[in-house]
Amino acid sequence: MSRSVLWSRRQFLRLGVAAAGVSGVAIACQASQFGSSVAIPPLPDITDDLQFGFNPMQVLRDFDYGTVKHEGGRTVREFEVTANSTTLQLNRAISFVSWNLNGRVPGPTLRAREGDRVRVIFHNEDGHSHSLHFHGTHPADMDGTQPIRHGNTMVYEFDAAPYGVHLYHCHIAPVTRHISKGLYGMFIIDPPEGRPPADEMVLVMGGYDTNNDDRNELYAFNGIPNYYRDHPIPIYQNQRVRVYLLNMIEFDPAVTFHIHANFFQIFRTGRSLKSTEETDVITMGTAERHILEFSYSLPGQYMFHPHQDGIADLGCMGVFDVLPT
Ligand SMILES: [Cu+2]
Repeated sequence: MSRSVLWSRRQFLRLGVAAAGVSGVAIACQASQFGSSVAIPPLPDITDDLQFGFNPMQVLRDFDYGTVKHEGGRTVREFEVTANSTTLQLNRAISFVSWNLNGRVPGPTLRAREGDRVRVIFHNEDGHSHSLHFHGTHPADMDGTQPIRHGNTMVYEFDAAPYGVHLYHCHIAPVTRHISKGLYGMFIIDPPEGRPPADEMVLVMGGYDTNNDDRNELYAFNGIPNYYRDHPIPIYQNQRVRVYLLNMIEFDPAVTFHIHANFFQIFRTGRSLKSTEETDVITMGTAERHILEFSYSLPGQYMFHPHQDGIADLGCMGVFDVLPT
């Protein structure tokens, strides 16, 4: 069975859609738990001879809504996150011992709706002390700046607010090192009324300082350098794409994000339902994040990358493969 079939079936199972009537991969669909639904292209069959450590194509559209519980009239979303060290094969020559969450860089994309109760059960199985610090609002004792030692568990709990696209990361000094080793992820809080249907995906820009000189030798979207350059992301022509974009590159003060042959609408920090700006290049400091929306009217392959071309050349490079409809 191909990986794309496995993936689409997993999506259907997660959505509770009956497998009956599903024929092949051509009608893969994506729906948020909050209502919107859209057809998305099946993932390409990928047979890499390199074992990277995880599959960035699955990271792309993998939203973790947690285990939903109802407590005292509230919706509680319970997430389980484990810190550990694993070796990533960044390219043929370079392997890198990452500190990560649930075995991937970035960590899982946690997603809730504004007003939900969020409960994150954080296990630290790594040899170093770590923590989880969330952006968004929460009480001081949930701020995640206290070290959680090896073998210990901390439960972070707070109300999901405000809606937008946020992040979480380890906040143990030196924070730059703990983040650049891979301890970060995206935290999406949906507005109560949701957003219009779209092909939604996550792109997190990260850097790797592979020789501890406080400079990045490699960069990546979703953890693996050049992955989406070598495995273009299939999207459909004339369909709205919504990118949740986060810059987690340490050591470089800012990068831009640019898509070819198109413009995108910007929803800054995801804090609005109406776009505030249209452009084709946006500048982002570390931890800055936005929602971008666009559609391609013409099929073909189009690059996306920071317009610091040296950073793009070192791995922060991807391609959209626009399929005719
Ligand atoms: Cu840490």
